[in-house]
Amino acid sequence: MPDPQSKRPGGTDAPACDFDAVIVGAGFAGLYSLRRLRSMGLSARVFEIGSGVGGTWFWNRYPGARCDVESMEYSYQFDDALQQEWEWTERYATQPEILRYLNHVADRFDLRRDIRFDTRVTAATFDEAAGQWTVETDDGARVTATHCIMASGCLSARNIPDFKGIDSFAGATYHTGDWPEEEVDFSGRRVGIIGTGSSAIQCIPLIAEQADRLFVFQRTPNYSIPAFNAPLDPEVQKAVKADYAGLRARARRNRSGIDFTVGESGVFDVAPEERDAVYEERWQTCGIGFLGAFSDLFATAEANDTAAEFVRSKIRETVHDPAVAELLSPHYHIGCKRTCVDTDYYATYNRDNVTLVDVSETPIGEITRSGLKVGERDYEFDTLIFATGFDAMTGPLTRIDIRGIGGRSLAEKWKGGPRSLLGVATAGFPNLHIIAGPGSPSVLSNMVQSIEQNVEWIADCIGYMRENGFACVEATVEAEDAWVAHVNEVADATLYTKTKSWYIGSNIPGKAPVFMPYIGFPDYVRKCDEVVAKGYAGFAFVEHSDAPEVLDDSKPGREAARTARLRRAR
Ligand code: FAD
Ligand code: N01
Repeated sequence: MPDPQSKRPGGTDAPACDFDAVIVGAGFAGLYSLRRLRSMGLSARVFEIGSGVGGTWFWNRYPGARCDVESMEYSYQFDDALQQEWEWTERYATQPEILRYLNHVADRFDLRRDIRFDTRVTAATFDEAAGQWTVETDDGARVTATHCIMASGCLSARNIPDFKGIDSFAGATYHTGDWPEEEVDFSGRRVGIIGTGSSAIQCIPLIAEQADRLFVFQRTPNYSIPAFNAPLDPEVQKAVKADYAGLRARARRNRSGIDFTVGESGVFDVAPEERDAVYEERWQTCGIGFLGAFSDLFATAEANDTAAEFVRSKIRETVHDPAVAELLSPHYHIGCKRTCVDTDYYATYNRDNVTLVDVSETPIGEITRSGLKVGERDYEFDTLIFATGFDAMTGPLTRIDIRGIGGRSLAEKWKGGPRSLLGVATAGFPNLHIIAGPGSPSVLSNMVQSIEQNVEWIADCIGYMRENGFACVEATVEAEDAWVAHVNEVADATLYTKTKSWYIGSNIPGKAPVFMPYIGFPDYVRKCDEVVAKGYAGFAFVEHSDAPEVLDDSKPGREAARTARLRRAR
């Protein structure tokens, strides 16, 4: 490194750089970005911390890890031959199966030759004079590229809370999002697990079956819907494949980008018995689609509580000990933290070897050599699992030292919460393209579908730049402000912003309480298309001969002057 592949941004007289694009990450987003850019004749280098492709599915190898969007949908649609040839074996694919799929994609499109594994991007700096990014990696190398594409994921920056004594534990420790490749055998072991989010809910039943004792430390209980996972009937798969385009089109029309129907009636438009029958039917058949039972579940607390109470009644029915059932019963608005989909989660608490420990009132005081302390009580075990989630959405970006115009750091800019235009760009950072960024539907949708839409939009924008001889593209401050206001306005009309969750950064101490994803996949796509139809309204472009001069944003009026100059360049 760098490779001897000198590129000029857009092929003109700008300074040479190593690649047209650097891509950070080799999960669903990074792999498709590479494939797409290559198909446009562009050169790209992917950097990936892991030793293989797969992203989420490379790292989250804990027992029970699987998707909760059905396999036939949780897959790429950009290549019909690919979606026709791949055979999913279960309704919800396991982590190993999804990882096999992503390896198949990497091989099928010969992607590995442009990926550097075991390499972390540590910094990315925009060189204003050259109009290009310099990307630094943890092996001390630097490469330059016209475009920097952040395919670094929404849920890839692990969160390990800063517990007192965290390094003193003498036994084995694991984080669900950094699980070892070799199988972990819990037989004969006493295990402690911190957290009861989706990851914990998937692995607890399986670990409980193996371990001698399992202590679950719960701060907030979660709503979980049974998966009723099963082998995929080949006839069903065949029928889907006969009209895959139809399935994808139906999914794109739904707010979540997932093909489940959303009830047209409001909760109180129907009699209580009919309402419960609707919930029961959804509970038995729909997984996460349970949340589509009525049109207003996210609109009012009263409507939402009918669904929440239905789930609480299921917990009471399942869990024998009423005190444990009560502890497991959530009381926040259902759906406003990520709803889980499980196999035998609540029933696991009927086992003699499982103990639920409430740490909501008295938090975990410290990790000790032999376990942990809650108040005066010591819990002893020999394996500790952190199922404590992620610094979601912004973490993967702000953990890299990204610097744009005037040397301004992205982490600094986003201190008060992320600011973007459509989630794909942020003012002051030309040619920085974000996939599934804050301000896009990402985590509130079938992420594979959202990722593909973002990759295609970004690639089209780069194509437009090349056709028109533009060296740089950047979101304007005005358009970004308007988008952030719109994202908030949409969210404020729902219950999402009234609930503490990682969507709003509440799981990370000191993180600005800002609701990050955009609600509504179809509306989002419409907005993206409108921007293009209006000649990339809200984006400013710089021609090659007009590479950005060094501007100091801290001086009053400089930002506006730069925006005006960028506009003139169009
Ligand atoms: P990732 O898969 O997270 O890949 C990002 C990659 O970037 C990682 O491999 C990471 O190592 C790399 N990276 C990050 N920073 C750097 C750096 N500085 N330098 C180099 N490399 C870097 N979504 C759904 O829609 N449906 C589901 O059912 C679903 N199930 C999930 C289950 C689990 C256990 C988890 C954790 C998430 C799940 N998600 C699901 C969300 C999932 O993250 C996305 O669906 C999707 O896999 C994200 O792909 P990605 O390529 O954007 O990011
Ligand atoms: O993480 P989480 P996750 N003391 O943040 C607790 C996707 N995913 O890895 O809720 C004690 O949900 C924390 O408590 P609280 C999905 O998008 C999907 O499980 O903050 N506890 C919580 O219980 C998901 O949402 C699947 O009060 C502490 C837990 O740790 C996302 O990934 C499967 C604590 C973290 O839960 C993240 O899920 C897995 C502390 N100091 C993941 N700090 C599918 O099924 C944190 N906690 C598709």
